[in-house]
This record gives sequence, structure tokens and C-alpha cells, in this order.
Amino acid sequence: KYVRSNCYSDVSSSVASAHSPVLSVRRHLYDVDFPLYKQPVEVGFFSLDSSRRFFNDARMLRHYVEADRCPNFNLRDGYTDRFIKRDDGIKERLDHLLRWILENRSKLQRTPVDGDASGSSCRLSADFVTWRGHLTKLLTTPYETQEGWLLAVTLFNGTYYISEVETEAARRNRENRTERHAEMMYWGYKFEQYMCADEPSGLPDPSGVVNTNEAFCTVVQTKLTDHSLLFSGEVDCKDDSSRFKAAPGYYVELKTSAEICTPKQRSNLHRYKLLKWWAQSFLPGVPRIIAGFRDNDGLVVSLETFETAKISQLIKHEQNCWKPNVCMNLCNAFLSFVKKVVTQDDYRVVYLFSWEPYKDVSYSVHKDSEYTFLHDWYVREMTK
Ligand code: 0WD
Ligand code: CA
Repeated sequence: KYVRSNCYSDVSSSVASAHSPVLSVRRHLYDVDFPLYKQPVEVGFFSLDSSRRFFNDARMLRHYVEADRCPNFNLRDGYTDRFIKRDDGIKERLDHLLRWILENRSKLQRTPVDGDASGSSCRLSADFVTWRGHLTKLLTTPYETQEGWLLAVTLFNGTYYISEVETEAARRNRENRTERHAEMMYWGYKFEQYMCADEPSGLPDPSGVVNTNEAFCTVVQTKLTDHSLLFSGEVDCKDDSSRFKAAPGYYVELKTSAEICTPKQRSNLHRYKLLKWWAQSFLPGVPRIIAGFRDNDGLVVSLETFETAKISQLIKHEQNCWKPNVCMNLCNAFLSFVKKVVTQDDYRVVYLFSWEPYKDVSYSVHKDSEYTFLHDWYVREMTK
């Protein structure tokens, strides 16, 4: 089943000519019909435990517990004494996803009827493999004015692998975070603890430790026009009483945001935050986002549900607002640009795509550099 119809061919010629080494991200170029985006299908999942160990199962999936409409969650609780923070200086790149692919590759291999009879037997049935978070960055690019990105792409055995590289600016921001900002990052995880139980009929345990090594990730397959995608994203919880009886329909995304006291604040939520929230949940087909609005002391004062599919209606009355079709058409054009540019099928070669606000997307090519991210263990197993 497709979400609306495709208009890609109208876009391609105008944004990157056959010889152009760059891709424009200007909004008006992408303001055409919403492209074909197939309903995402969950093909698997995995878990990362409190020590960041990989498990090919759903042991870290948590369960949504309905809370009071006006809860009094204290998000500051436990920050100093019950918080184990993942070391974000350790770059995992695609490692966990590659491990999942290796352990599940029998489900993923392209069958001879998929065409390409010449391909090796281990060719994946996906054009692109990446994290959901990387695609979110592409979707929001036409509206981003603060942060650029670097995306490393390697073509291996007919599949394009996309892995983010931290920009210098992002590294500086990470290393110079204020104490206030560091604490506020904790608030999002604390909110999850108030809203989730470990067992389907269990209760949340706010007296426990918050450990951000722990994660449950869904792996979905879908198609954006003629690009087949395999990507993984972290899922906060499952709603066991959802009307949807299969993943990703019963997943719920949890968010925190500053409380809204004025129309201007509501408008800013629509214009900036809802863009990121929508892009992140729309991509894997997560239908519901539950936001906890908190005051400046980290007390959650209200909860609000946003249906992912209704967000585009909600923002329509805002002036000069973001548009979902622009986001999806830009992503589509970028993937087409990658297919045109990345021609060497070699796991030791990285094409580094880079973008800064108000500029075009450009790229450089690197062999056997610090950017190489496909491991020998992966390549060896996949070519067996
Ligand atoms: O740049 C990335 N997004 C990378 C993520 C690079 C390499 C690995 N990962 C890992 C993350 O640590 C996480 O386990 O992949 C998993 C999820 O990736 P994703 O779903 O593609 O990432 P994204 O959509 O950006 O974030 C989803 C959630 C976040 O929730 P909120 O509501 O804040 O958007 O994953 C968590 C976070 O809870 N998350 C992280 N947790 C620890 N360290 C990180 C991180 N660096 N990034 C996202
Ligand atoms: Ca979340």
C-alpha cells in the first residue's frame, strides 16, 4: 500500500543536472506532490542491554502505561544518583544494525526473481541500509538553519550503506554542553521511565536507575519511489491496548517539551518541534507521539497525544510552515543523487556527503580512510 502518488520525475531534472556535482536543497524545488512512500513493514528488532550488548530479540521493549492527564512527574529526580549515561564519545556507526543483518540475512537476501541474476547470492533486498535518525536529518534539511551534517556512503555488493559522521561543530557542542543542558537531556529519559513498565501488565518504577545504554530497536523495510530502504530506529514503547495489532502500529514515541503558555509558544512547537517529531515517527510508521509538557523546574504539568498522520493538518494554518511533501521529495532526490554519484562498489571506499545551512550538498571520495565503516567481519560473512 502506498501513501499518495509519486511525482519524482518532475523533481530530478531541476535539482541536479547530469554533470552537477552538487544537490540543491532549496524548498521550492521540492514543493511538488507527495512521493510514493510504502507503508513500512517491521522485518525484525533487536535490543541493547545496560552494558550496550546486542541481543537478537525484544528483551528491552517496554510497555506503555496510561498516566494521569495532569501528572506531577519530577524529571529531575535521580539525575545525580540514579543515572548511567551512555558514552556518546564512542561512535558505533552502523555496527548494531550490521550485526542484526548478519544474524537475519536469510530473510533479507534478494531472490533470483527480484532480477539481477548476475548478483551474488548474498545481495540484500534493499538499495539503502541506514539508521532512521539519519533519514530524519535528510527530511528536515530544507528547513534546518542551525546544524549541518556529514553522511558517509559506501556501496557494497549492490547496497548503499549510509552512516553519519559527527561534524566538528556537533563535537564542540557535545563537549561544551552546559550542566543545565546535560540535565535537560536526562529529562527525556526520566519521562520514559514514568510512562513505561518492563512487563505488559506491570507498573512504572520511578525509583529505579535510568540507563541510556538500554535500547529496543525496530528494523523496518519500505520504499520511497524507486528506492528500497532497510533502516532501524529506537522505539520507546509498545501500547498493548492499541487498536493496531501489529508492529509498527502499536509503537508509541515519547517526547518532552517546555510547557505552552502563549499562542506564540504553541506556534513555535508547530513550526520547529513538530517537524522533527513528525519526520522521526512517520519514517518507521509509528502512529502516535505522546508529549509531556514540563515547566522550568522539570515538573510535567500536562500530557498531549499527537497522531503522526494528523500533524500535517495541525500545522497547515501556520504561515511559512514546513511541508511534509518537501521533506520527502528532498530525501528522495538525495537518494537518487547518491545512486548517481556513488559508483565504486568497494567497502573500503567512502563517499562523504556534506551539507551546511544555506548551501548545496557536496561530496568527496576517500579510500582506506578514518571514514571507512564497513568492517572486515561484515564483508567476510556477507560474501560467503
Ligand atoms: O546518530 C545516530 N542517530 C546514531 C544512533 C548513530 C549510531 C548509533 N545510534 C544508535 C542510538 O544510540 C540508538 O540506540 O541507534 C539507536 C537509535 O537510532 P535512531 O532511532 O536512528 O536515532 P534517533 O531517531 O535520532 O533517536 C531516537 C532515540 C532518541 O529519542 P528522542 O526522543 O530523543 O529522539 O534514540 C535515542 C534517543 O532516546 N538516541 C540516543 N541514545 C543514546 N545516545 C542517541 C545517542 N547518541 N541518539 C539517539
Ligand atoms: Ca523519545
